[in-house]
Amino acid sequence: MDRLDARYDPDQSYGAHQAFTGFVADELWSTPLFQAMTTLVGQGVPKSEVDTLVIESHFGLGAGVTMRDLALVTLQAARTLYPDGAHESVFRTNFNRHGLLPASLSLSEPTLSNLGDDGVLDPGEFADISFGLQNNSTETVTNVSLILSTGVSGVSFNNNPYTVDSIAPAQGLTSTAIVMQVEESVACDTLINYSASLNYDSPTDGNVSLSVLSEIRVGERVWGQQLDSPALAVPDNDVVGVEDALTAINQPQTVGLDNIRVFVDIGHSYNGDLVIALISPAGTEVILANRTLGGFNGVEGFFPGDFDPQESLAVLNGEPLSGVWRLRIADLAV
Ligand SMILES: [Ca+2]
Ligand SMILES: [Ca+2]
Repeated sequence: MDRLDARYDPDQSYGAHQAFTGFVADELWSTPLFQAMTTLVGQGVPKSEVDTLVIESHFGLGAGVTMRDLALVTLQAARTLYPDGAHESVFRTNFNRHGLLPASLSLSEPTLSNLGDDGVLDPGEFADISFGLQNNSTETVTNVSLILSTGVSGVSFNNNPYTVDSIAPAQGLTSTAIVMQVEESVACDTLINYSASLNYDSPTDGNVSLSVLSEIRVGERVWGQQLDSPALAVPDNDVVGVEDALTAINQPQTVGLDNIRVFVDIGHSYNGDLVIALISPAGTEVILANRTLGGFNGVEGFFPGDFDPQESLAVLNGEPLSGVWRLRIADLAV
């Protein structure tokens, strides 16, 4: 009953006597109850009041009850039975230590808008991004700030941090004027991972920080496919090499400037011997590497992106997407 370091996870179910790292499920509940009782008795509150409070809070509980539900009804019972006592605040402190109570302020998943006619986030666009903030508590929360961050270069946020002086009890608001700027240099198909960190002060919880992770992909993938049987062996010092093909069926689009990429994953003893070529359905051959990969330890990544193609894929601009795409790889030296 002194497992002060046991923490509650609302996504976890806790069976009787179930073991978790450093504690068993029962201790996550018995510790805050016992510690609250010790504190209150130490302040001169009769132990019978604590017993009454705990027993009263169990009336009316239905099936599928969570420890968080129990913590909330315990506080409600404390407020009802002993409105002038320290019971509620002592229990609240002890429940909070274990993360048993929900955060006073909750943050919704973001909503993106102003994405142009296609409704898709594209390179060069500035999208409006908004979050819902909801005060779930009975106290005013203050000094609210929301900071967005991402490790993706070419992506930034303005009006960041977004700040609000206070949010009244049971009130919600939608953040305004936060913009996600995606530079033209950000390639289509890039996955933008970003985090929203919320910080606020609450009379009951103190200074609280929490964060939400989100992601959005740039552009819309029209067609992409992987070879059915990769891992072909590349013969040493053989100009013919190996070739494999993918067929795009019934794709009405044409290839657009800068919207085509080739992913390769080649394990080879000497990368500097490799010649890699992409051949389009129309028969246009683009040399991606021409014994130019000697400086790389491994050849796993995109042309362009991770590797600069020897010849620009822009020559395919306007060609049909449908048809047979071939990739040829040869090793030209012993
Ligand atoms: Ca768009
Ligand atoms: Ca070789």
